[in-house]
Amino acid sequence: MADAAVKTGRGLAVGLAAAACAAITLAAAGATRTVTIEGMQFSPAMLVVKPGDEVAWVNKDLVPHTATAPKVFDSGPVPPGKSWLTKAPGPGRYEYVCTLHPTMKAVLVVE
Ligand SMILES: [Cu+2]
Repeated sequence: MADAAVKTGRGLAVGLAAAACAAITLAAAGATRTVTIEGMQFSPAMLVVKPGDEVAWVNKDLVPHTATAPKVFDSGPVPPGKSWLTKAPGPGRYEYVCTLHPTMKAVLVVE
């Protein structure tokens, strides 16, 4: 009886270890990183990601915004309450703006 309990315990530990490995593999394949747009600002103002990551801009404001780095990426207008997802470009430092509110500026760094 005690033996069975020990075996069950080991089985669970092995299962958890396998799950942890799977999570690490997923992270290596590319994580989704989020920029929140709220109060007419991108947050964080500088986001550092890895190649292969996806970046989501989530618009929590009551007006549309864009995330636009000329010739690199352009979300087009993202309506209030919506988000836009794109794959990180190659390594570099990308300054981007909201074309609807050009004072809104932020930086995406891919390294
Ligand atoms: Cu805007």
